Parts: sequence; C-alpha cells; structure tokens
Amino acid sequence: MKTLKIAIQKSGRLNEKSVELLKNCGLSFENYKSSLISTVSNFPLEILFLRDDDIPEYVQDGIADIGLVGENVIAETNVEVTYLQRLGFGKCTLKIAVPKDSNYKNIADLDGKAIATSYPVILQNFLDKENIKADVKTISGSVEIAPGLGLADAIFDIVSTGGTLRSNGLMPFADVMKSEAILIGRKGEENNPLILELLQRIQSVMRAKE
Ligand code: PRT
Ligand code: ZN
Repeated sequence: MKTLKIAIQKSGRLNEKSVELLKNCGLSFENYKSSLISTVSNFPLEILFLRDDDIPEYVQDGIADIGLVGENVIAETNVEVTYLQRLGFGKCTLKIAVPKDSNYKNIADLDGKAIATSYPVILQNFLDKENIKADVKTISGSVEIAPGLGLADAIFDIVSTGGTLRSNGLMPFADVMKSEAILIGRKGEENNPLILELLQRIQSVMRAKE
C-alpha cells in the first residue's frame, strides 16, 4: 500500500501538540528540529514539517494526503479540502477589536473605518455578510499596534487569552470566527484505509483524554 503523507506545522503554536498527538497514536518517529520529513517506523506514514500557511494547498494538491492545521488558515486560503476531525487544541477566536476608549456601539459603526489584519479574506467575508464597507488594510504582523500608530481604527486578529489586546490598549468588539486545530484531507480520499486507521487511533486518543 502507498505510504501516507501527513503535513504538520514545523514550529509554532500547533507543532508540539501535533507531534504529541501522533506519538500518542503509537507512531514512532524521530522529531529532529532540522528535518523537513520524518519517516514513521511502525506505520506506512511520512510526516512533512511545513509552515502552517502552506498546509491546506499541499493537501489540496495531493503533495500531502492529510494535514493538521488551524481552521482559520483554511478559511483564509479558500482551498477545497475535507474536514476529517476536530482536534480540540489550538483553540482561539478571531475578533475585531477597537481602542479601549472608543465609543463604537454596534457593528455598523465600523462603516467607513480602516481595519488592520493579517486575515483579509475572513474579515472581508464577514464585512460583506454584515453589509459594512470598511477599508481592510492587510499587514503581515504586529497588527495590534496599528491603531496606536494611526494606521487603522480597529484590528481583526486571533485572540486566545486577550492579554495582547489589553497590553495594547484594545478591547474585543465583535467575535467573527472560532477556530481549533483540525485534521484535513483531500476531497474524495476519505475512504483511504490508512487514513481511516489513523483517524480511528486519533479518535481513541481523544476519547481517552475526555
Ligand atoms: O510559522 P508558521 O507560519 O507555521 O506559524 P504562524 O506564526 O503563522 O502561526 P502560529 O504558530 O502563531 O499559530 C498557529 C495557529 O495557532 C494559528 O493559525 C491559530 O489557529 C492557532 N492559535 C491559537 C493562535 C493563537 N491561539 C494565538 N493566540 N495563533 C496566534 N495567536 C496570536 C495572535 O495572533 C496574537 O498575536 O497570539 C496573540 C494573541 O494571544 P493572546 O493570548 O494574547 O490573546
Ligand atoms: Zn503561518
């Protein structure tokens, strides 16, 4: 049978839990920080370590069969993949936040305002749905400092504890999307026996944790 390939994050917030999940599934592999591919010795599986942003496309294009990534990354990339399993870690909420001292009351108050974000697709979909015309400013990092610098009136970003917002004088204004890590697969490949076997192991690891 053809070796299965799974793409996981190389380093970052999902890496450690992704590796731990695979190890808890009884998979044995070396986890060198420097390697981009690791071969599992007791299951026909190769692990590809990638930037999380690249994972949905790798799976869609068949370079990896399955992948483990935050839902927000998939929503931002518009790729066609199948959700196989929610994994219960990497939980966060994508929120619009505004300066603490501002007097915005409802979503409509964002009309005509500038919103800085690294997630323009998710934000624009939300604004379209709410019928709000705002100026979406795409920046690649440190979004939270944009209002203080006068670059934007509001921001749209990932929030987990809320500490980053608070320390930049911002407060949550609207929840747009909840996200957690999920296992994705290519459309039409859901019945691959190796994927089903791995999925079963993942589900029993998750059940044991409940
Ligand atoms: O290098 P690579 O491209 O692979 O990683 P990355 O830097 O793009 O992503 P990374 O590792 O930061 O996050 C990976 C995934 O973790 C995200 O896509 C989310 O699905 C999930 N996740 C969960 C988070 C957070 N929680 C989170 N708090 N991703 C980012 N943050 C950041 C947020 O952007 C903000 O700057 O943490 C800050 C806010 O945190 P709090 O706790 O202060 O609210
Ligand atoms: Zn990334």
